Amino acid sequence: MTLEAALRTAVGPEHVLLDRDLRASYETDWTGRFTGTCRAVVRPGTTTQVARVLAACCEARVPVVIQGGNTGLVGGSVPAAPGPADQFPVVLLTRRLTELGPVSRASRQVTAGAGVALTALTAHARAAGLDFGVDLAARDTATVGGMVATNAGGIRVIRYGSMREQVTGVEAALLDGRVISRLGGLAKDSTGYDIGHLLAGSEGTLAVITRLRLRLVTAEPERAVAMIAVRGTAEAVELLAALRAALPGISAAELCFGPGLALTARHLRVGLPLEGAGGAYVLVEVAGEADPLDDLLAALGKCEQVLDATVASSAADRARLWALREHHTEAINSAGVALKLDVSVPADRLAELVERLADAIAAIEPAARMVTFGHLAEANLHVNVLGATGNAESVTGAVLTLVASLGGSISSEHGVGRAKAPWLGLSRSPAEIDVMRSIKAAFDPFGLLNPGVLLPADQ
Ligand code: FAD
Ligand code: 2HG
Ligand code: ZN
Repeated sequence: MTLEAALRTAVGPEHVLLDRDLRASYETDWTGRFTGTCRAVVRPGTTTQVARVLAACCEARVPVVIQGGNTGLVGGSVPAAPGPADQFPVVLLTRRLTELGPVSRASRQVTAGAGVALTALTAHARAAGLDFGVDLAARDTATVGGMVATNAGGIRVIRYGSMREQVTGVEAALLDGRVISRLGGLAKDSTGYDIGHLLAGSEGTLAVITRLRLRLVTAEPERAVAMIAVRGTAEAVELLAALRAALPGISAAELCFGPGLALTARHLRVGLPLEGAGGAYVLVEVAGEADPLDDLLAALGKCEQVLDATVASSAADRARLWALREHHTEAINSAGVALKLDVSVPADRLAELVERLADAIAAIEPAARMVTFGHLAEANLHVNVLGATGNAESVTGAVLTLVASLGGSISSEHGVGRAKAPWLGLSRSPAEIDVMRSIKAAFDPFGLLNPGVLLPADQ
């Protein structure tokens, strides 16, 4: 039997897309920077079907690229640039795995299919009087499986941690067709290696996550939001330290700069609050069961770093301030194909990173345009460079080497993907990479799952 025939038997003929036009949207990533060719797109609807697809690809020794919402920003969810036709991978799409189990109020957990979109999970949790702790701007499309696979962070890490911290159990299909299922969600379990947490951040290189048992949090419906102008990044870091001490309910602290805000405001066709008032801007949100606005105002009144501030007085105002932060990515994409680098450094090195970045990039691409912003609480900076894709390798190397020299990570929350795989050695020691390779070989002895992602072929 051909592989195509085996795939049709596994999932039904209507869920095997072979036609070039039907495959196209699954072959290019969200940014438009990464594109390749696949042999087929396969859309399994159950764990059993996922396992059958994997077993068929394993037997045929055909690579598999796993794709959720395809909102990833490091090229991990699409095939690599075309190689020999017999090496074109199958794209395994998880979007039909949308089952959502009942919310358990006793354990404050829920079981979700890997293809459930973040918005659907959050709505489900809220309908039961709870909430989900992770949130990010791609919420309508990003899937919980993809978010665990990249260990996504987002805007609430300051309060609830990243995706890995939300995982209490996992079901996953292995390359040879076996299924691991550990969805009991026990509050305590010390029986050895935690495979769920190992799959968090594995970027589709070890197994296909099919279902997840996820932690839920207390709903905090009352919110207060402010945007604050400060002199520069160092003052933003100091401001956050002061606000954290005064406001235990702080639920987001985001960092923006003038160029990114101006680009986003133009893209959204809205005006800019605090225009030109500072060298950096901090968007702070405080959440609680009671209205936290007075606490936020009192805390801001005591912070000497505040040059100017605008405090939202209605839900619409809060949404307007958030839109200026959350639409940065979209605004950048509308200006061109950006080189996207997502890094973090120790908090007390963030100002130095921001200060040295422009020179590091200009030394290679003097005409490049840099747009930076990020998650202040984790000293996580999103470095977007427009007009540099012709020199992508050198610019990436320069930025990531600078980050490593400051004790930072080359991937804070987006993963390593194809974009940064050659630079993994800047953040992981040779011994760590050896161990990672051994783990990969235990799950994927033929190197068929997302080849070229996370671990470069030649490292
Ligand atoms: P995909 O893009 O489809 O895949 C991402 C990776 O996970 C790939 O390597 C893929 O092979 C693997 N994968 C997907 N599903 C599975 C599975 N079931 N089993 C095994 N491997 C799998 N990220 C953040 O961390 N924080 C943010 O604030 C944030 N904001 C964003 C805003 C915008 C506008 C956009 C476009 C993206 C943003 N992202 C952010 C990046 C992206 O949304 C996340 O990386 C997200 O986790 C990807 O989910 P996905 O379902 O789209 O995965
Ligand atoms: C965000 O924080 C995302 O909005 C996207 O992580 C970052 O576009 C980016 O560089
Ligand atoms: Zn981010």
